[in-house]
Amino acid sequence: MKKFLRIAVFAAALFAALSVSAKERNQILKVYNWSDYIAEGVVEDFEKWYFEQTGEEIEVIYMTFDVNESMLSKIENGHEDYDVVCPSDYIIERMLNTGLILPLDFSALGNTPNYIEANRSPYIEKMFRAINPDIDANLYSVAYMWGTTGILYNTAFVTREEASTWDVIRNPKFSGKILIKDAPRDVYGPVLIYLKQDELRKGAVTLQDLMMDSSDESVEAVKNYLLEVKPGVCGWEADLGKEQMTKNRAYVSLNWSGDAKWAMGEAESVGVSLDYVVPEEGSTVWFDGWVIPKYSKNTKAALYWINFLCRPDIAIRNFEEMGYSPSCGAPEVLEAMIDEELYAPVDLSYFFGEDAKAVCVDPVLFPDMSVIERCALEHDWGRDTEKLLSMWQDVKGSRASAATYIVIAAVVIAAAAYFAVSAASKRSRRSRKRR
Ligand code: N2P
Repeated sequence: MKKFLRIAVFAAALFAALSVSAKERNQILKVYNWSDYIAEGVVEDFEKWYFEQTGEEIEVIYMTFDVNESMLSKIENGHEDYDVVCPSDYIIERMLNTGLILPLDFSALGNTPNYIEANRSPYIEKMFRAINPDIDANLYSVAYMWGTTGILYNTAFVTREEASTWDVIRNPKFSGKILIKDAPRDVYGPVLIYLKQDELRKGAVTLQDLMMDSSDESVEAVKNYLLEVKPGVCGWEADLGKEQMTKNRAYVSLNWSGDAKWAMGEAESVGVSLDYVVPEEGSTVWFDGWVIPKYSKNTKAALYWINFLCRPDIAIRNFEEMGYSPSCGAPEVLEAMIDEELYAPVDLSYFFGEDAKAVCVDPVLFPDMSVIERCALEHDWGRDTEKLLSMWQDVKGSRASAATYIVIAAVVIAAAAYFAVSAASKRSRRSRKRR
């Protein structure tokens, strides 16, 4: 029986492999997205919709990543043939500058409605223009989710005032309970803003200047600050931090608004109270957008994919499940977020137009204009990126070696103690024998 089962499993695997390879490449769409970044069933629904729209079969091969830089390196160095990927703003900038992405050709949509252009928010349009002054990024990329970087905190242990400064990550009160996002740019920006707050206040530098600042002096200053923070850090996390927070294992997390929103919802259901704040000193605002890399082998289905995700009902499904703020500026999206019992009015005119001057929407998802005004867009550092990545490795790596030293020291002490005890007991056995 067991043998029969093995043969059946083998035959099924072989059949699956053959049927994939039998497919033409234009019947396959390779999507490379962040993990935990799409609602259940959306991929399958896209496959059905694509067939309805084009009469062509499509099979999505869906792959995920956790770190922008590792995704980029697969394309930049590995020339992988992903059809559509979802980098953050400063990576889109780099891909634009290095000619790694193709312009979007909306005529490929034929008679299918163009949800991308119909629902573009004025804010997204403006911020994407700011990605590169010479090339309009709106012609090459379409925002998917966006948000701020801030502090997610446990209200039982941390006050809102304590969480309202970036220095909370160095506060000895929370030592051992601090999580830092494993995203070098998203940590560098806020720390530099914190360190330069006096200059910012005096107007000697602007937030935008700091987003471009890759000077040795600033990288060194951020590194030294992070080395001071490190002893209190219980994890440098890509995706697991939100669970650590809902389980009360950590109290402070430097995180993205979307992870924060998801964690706050989860925490509530298990009786833990979390909140999120964008520190007073200022912060970064980020955008993840879809692009079609130049090594794509199915640009048509890639464009349909992007278009499908901009359909308002799909955007709503995604944000309701994941907690990330949709970039789709459709009125239906705003409508779906309004809750007059739960939220005080915020000014979202920057995103949804003048009618949204006072709407009751969760400010974690869509911050008031006053918060947006103290947030800046990160920029690509070009060649200096290496400097940032090696600083990051130095900061995180020395933590590992410190831990390693402690383990080695413990082993040496234990071995020495063992030999000392066994030598002593041998001696006493010998002296007993002599007696
Ligand atoms: C979700 C990843 C979000 C990316 N797991 C934020 N830039």
